[in-house]
Amino acid sequence: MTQRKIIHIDMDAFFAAVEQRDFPKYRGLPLAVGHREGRSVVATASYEARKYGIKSAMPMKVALMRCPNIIIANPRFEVYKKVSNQIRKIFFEYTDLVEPLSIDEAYLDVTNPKKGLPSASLIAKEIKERIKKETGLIASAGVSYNKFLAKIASDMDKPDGFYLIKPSDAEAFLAKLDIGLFYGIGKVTKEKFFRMNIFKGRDLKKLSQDLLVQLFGKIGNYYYNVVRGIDDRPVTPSREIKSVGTERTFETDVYDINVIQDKLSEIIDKTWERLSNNNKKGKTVTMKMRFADFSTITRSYKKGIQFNKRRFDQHHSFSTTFK
Ligand code: TTP
Ligand code: MG
Repeated sequence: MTQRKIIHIDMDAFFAAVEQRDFPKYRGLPLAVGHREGRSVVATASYEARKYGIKSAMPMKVALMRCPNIIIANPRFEVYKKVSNQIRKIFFEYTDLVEPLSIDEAYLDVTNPKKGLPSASLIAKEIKERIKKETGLIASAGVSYNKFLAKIASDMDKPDGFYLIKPSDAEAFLAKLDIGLFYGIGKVTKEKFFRMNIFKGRDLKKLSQDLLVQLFGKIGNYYYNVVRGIDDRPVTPSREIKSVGTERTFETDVYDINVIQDKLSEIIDKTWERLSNNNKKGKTVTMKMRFADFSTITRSYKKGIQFNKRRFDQHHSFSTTFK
């Protein structure tokens, strides 16, 4: 197989950057996107706000304690969606192999680009320029020969980043990489590695494939490979919707079980509507409940056949996973 050329593009402080673009008085200032009231969480924070330790998913109350003067901008999803479409259009000018990961990031396979630039690095830089010119916003780009390395690379030099990991540099780069930065390693797995005195890629590399599978199951194979710079996952243009869900956060605590039942009904109807709009049915329903202290529990129910609306209602569930 010929060596692939993969670019990962990720917008910088996306929602916050859009707000600072559209409201010049916000530029250069700490800003969080979200709502001031109740128990809203921070969607994202400007780089100026990040200096105060403010980040995505933090309760807005905590953000306000850390930076009382922070500007709070209410989210404008239609505008973010529009920018997202604009940048995707740019990507498709260079390749049809575009895999969006979220509203502000995508993988591009530019092994055989539609436009005749000779190098992936030049394409990545040109895309950054185009995004800046056409949307007024800044993106970071990572370039490498697989998805895993390209994604890590785009984070290395943020904001306004450009980072290339050449095949010949990959092993040395991975040896020094913190274990928590390996894609797919969350907090729990990281702590498990820490307890085994595994802190960097070079430590991970010492573990045999058998041991990794024994410890982590199938994903152990993935860890074994990526630390050696091997990740053959293709860039897949459109991904099928795997789950549909609805959430509702209450501004004040709700104690009355009848009120909760009513709200749950609304959430179920909304989820069913989304399912129908997507022409989907599901076999697993999951209910998520978050308490006042932000602790969260989930309960799942799985059926051999697809749910109909009546059964769906009975299970009082509002998220469905497809199999
Ligand atoms: P990210 O790309 O994770 O973050 P970012 O673009 O704000 O900042 P960075 O420069 O570090 O890439 O997410 C993209 C957008 O998705 C972000 O602007 C807001 C939204 N988002 C949420 O609403 N909640 C979240 O918990 C996260 C992580 C993101
Ligand atoms: Mg981003």
